[in-house]
Amino acid sequence: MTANSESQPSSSIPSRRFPDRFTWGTATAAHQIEGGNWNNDWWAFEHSEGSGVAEPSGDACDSWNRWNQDADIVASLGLDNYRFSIEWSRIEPEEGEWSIAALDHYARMCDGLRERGIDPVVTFHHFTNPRWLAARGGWESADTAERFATFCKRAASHLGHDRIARACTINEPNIVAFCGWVLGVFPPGVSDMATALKVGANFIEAHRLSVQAIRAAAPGVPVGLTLSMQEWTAVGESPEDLAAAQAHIDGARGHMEDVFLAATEGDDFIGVQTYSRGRWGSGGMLGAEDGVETLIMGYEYWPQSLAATIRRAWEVTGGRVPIVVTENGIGTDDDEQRIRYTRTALEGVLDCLAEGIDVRGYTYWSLLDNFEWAFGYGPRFGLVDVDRRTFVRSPKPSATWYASVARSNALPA
Ligand code: GCO
Repeated sequence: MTANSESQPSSSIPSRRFPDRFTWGTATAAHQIEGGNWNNDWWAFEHSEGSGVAEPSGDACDSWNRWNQDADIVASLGLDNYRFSIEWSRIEPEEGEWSIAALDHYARMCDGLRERGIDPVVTFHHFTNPRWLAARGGWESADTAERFATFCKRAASHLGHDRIARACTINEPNIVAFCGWVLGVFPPGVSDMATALKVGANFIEAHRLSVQAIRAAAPGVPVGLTLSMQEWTAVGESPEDLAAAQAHIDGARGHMEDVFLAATEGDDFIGVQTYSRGRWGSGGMLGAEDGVETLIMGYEYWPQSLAATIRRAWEVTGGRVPIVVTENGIGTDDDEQRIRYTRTALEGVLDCLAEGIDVRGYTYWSLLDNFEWAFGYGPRFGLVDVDRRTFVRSPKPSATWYASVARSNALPA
């Protein structure tokens, strides 16, 4: 345990109970739920020939207009926080041109959440960029870090420290760099490792500048980075094969995770986000293990990854920064499987707490079935079903289950 975890749990917690003040939330992102975000690079990508995106985001869940209904559901589940993102392309539709109406919209959202007893957890960048920014080189350009910090300063000062309970600077910069510049399945859809590494470095600089900007504009608000992590497993028959697999992991994990974890030094929290594991052999990445189910996302059903990633984030950062699970969940049509997944993941959180790791909260991804990026509306991560024609929201049994865990602050036997 470290100094900044003095008020936190330890091995003395009775089993299956979470510590007092453990926070329970659920998350979404603007482009995945608001609808009509035509002024960003994702919308352009969805409509470009050959992007491979399954379908356009369109009206999404119409949450721009229906955020009140979403907030009512979060309140009805008894969750204490709701993580959502503010859409840069709405707030700064052209460089230096600020939409007071959009900023007021998000201020009203924060107020509406607060009135319902829900803490607003605000993400400043969740994958999308204004079109003007992309036209100026986007994250390939070193100027983007400054431009992002300017946006953060403006948005954080408009919302103010009394509205924002927790601020997440950049969501999964590693995934944006990897999917946009290596796999080519996110905008700008290219495959060029050297540029991907440059993009990663620009994100790190942007994180650093945005922490300062948000702290200056909204003093006292905890600020951190949310990082996509996975359990990395080396597979091999012989010690040589295992060593070769581990060497692949060390190389890939260095630029996918470790450089970003290093960048959290001095932050108020690390947002750990995980969904599955990656298996590596002596020749490189492997597919699913025989007998382990593969999900619609193409990766294994592997809820154990949560404990593994929390431990690793804690270890790599030397226990200096508290951890919040800012995303964890499963895309599935089988809601019983969602409950099983979340239960196993939460058992892992309890194990980590018992080991003395400072985990402050858990956030289920996602509140709603929503636009899953290149996969379109196929994968269903939501606790709540959304009718694609009427936008009617219907909580699933997993929502009721998750609400009971949050309310009792314990995992039922
Ligand atoms: C991410 C994002 C979310 C996804 C979720 C499920 O991790 O990719 O933060 O936007 O929807 O992770 O894949």
